[in-house]
Amino acid sequence: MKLKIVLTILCALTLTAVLSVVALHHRNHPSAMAIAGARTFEVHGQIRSVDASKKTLRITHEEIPDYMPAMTMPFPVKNAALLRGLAAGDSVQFELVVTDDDSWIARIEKIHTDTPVEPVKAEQTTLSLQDREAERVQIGEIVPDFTLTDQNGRVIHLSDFRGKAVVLTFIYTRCPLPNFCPLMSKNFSQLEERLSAEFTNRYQLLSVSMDSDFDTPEVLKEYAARYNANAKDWTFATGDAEQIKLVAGLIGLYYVKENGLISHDLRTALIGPDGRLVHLWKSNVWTPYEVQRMVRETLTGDKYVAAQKNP
Ligand SMILES: [Cu+2]
Repeated sequence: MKLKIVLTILCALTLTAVLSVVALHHRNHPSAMAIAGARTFEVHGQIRSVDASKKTLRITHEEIPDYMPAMTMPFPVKNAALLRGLAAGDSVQFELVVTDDDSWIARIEKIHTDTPVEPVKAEQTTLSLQDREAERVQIGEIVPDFTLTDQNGRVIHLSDFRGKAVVLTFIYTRCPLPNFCPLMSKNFSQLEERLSAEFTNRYQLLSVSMDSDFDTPEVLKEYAARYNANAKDWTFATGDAEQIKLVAGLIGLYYVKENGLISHDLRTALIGPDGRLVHLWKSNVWTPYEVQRMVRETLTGDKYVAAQKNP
């Protein structure tokens, strides 16, 4: 019995030692840990807003060496209890965990400091959420036509896809947060697989870049290959700043350039074959299955109940 206890304590001590070495290693060599799948960063910032329903904190943070310049970003927490007692204006120190397909705040504490983190001067201004919501296309309304350039350098219009269900989302190829743009593209890749089996030639996926400075057709073409996109039913599109602004405005996207990267939220729209807005997802909380189900409803009129029997 005694031996068992001693062994347990020994085990626990060894584990603690190993974990602290790993933690130190993470902190000193964040990029070296990419192979293991998780990197952690100690970040200093100031809270701009707390969104309890989305379990998200909007934080203006200082530069994260080897990862991200200083900017204002929404960061998710997995544990809602972490949000308790936090409010806009608080100076905080937090631990950001980044894996290949996720990122989140694992620990956060308020700190007292005389030098609050100043927001980076945004290169453009954007409307408030309320105004964006009021000015975007509403559900059931026709989405006005727009012009962009695809990954092959061809001019495209939304109206080219009339008669098909169009799923439109926004990305930019340099996005560093795995649960933002990379997740959208990963989801679209799965969605393409699902839809191509069920609705060949009756749907179109459209990923619009919000980074007109960097995402040229060539860059988008390389990015599309990374996600095994089939050019036939998945278009990547870019345009000049005005063209992008127009499309973003139609869907109510928030995006602001900061230090060369883009602070943004997520918007994914389903547009029916008649050109009307059917549904709008405003976060990353949607699954390819859910969108497939809505595309099916849109194209066939079959309701979810029918779909559930035969997913
Ligand atoms: Cu992004």
